[in-house]
Amino acid sequence: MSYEHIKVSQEEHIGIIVLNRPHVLNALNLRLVDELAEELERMDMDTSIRAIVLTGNDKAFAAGADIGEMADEAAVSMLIKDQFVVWDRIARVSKPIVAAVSGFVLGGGCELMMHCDIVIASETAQIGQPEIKLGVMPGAGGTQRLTKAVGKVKAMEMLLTGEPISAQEALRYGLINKVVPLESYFKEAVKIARKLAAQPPVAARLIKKSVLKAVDYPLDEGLDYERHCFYLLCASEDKAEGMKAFIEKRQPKFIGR
Ligand code: DAK
Repeated sequence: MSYEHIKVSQEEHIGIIVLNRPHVLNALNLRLVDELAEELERMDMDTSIRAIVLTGNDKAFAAGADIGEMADEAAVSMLIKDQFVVWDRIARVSKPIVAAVSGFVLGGGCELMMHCDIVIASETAQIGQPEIKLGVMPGAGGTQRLTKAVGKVKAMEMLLTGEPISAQEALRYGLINKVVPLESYFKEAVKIARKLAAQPPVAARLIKKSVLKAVDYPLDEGLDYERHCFYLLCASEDKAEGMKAFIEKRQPKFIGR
């Protein structure tokens, strides 16, 4: 598959996607977001891939939606294009996604980061939702996902001032998992992705889905969902292998069924 604005590769069981519009700090134009959704869906279906790393470059993960492209959009033209659907496709990816972020992580870039499951940041990352400074507000879930991640008062501060926070502050608020020196954020993300890729893939998928339910569902419904997933895993070959390997004191060989 050849893309214009993303670069794609695979290292063993890890799919790697690099956002690639460096001249505009990886601003997310419609084409890029379309390509990203298409490739994430492809990787989701590819059984040789068990975890995904999403990254940009040292200077920018992404500085937001492409302002040049948005400037002339009217409400009805945006509604007709229904640009939200493509973000929903990204949110539905069932394999674990590790974000490796550095530099500007702003607006749609921050929203994209929040679609990922584990986030490794370089110590240079600046993370925020500056849309208010443009007279708009987040359009890809920023008010919802940020509030659920950092709580109401911090979300209000970030969304209403539009000022970014540092990687260290984002870590304190539980918005990201780890801050590392600039030279190692990508390597660290791949290291974690390798760990995820070694897990039984069906269990990993169902755990991801269940955690996302915890964010969105009332507790009773989330518990019900978790129980059904648990029963389902008990029918998997990897469950039999995982438990047999434990009893036989050896490493399990998971096959993804
Ligand atoms: N869009 C387009 N171009 C951008 C850009 C952006 N978001 N951010 C940077 N660039 C371009 C600059 O125009 C400049 O291009 P040239 O002038 O060289 O041609 C180049 O990248 C380098 O940027 P600067 O010269 O400005 O670099 P600085 O280091 O001085 O400043 C900066 C870096 C990140 C502080 C600054 O570029 C900046 O403030 N950028 C804008 C950040 C921002 O406001 N982001 C939020 C955008 S709104 C939706 C889904 C999502 C969204 C909306 C709807 N739907 C599903 C409907 C999301 C909205 C947003 O994200």
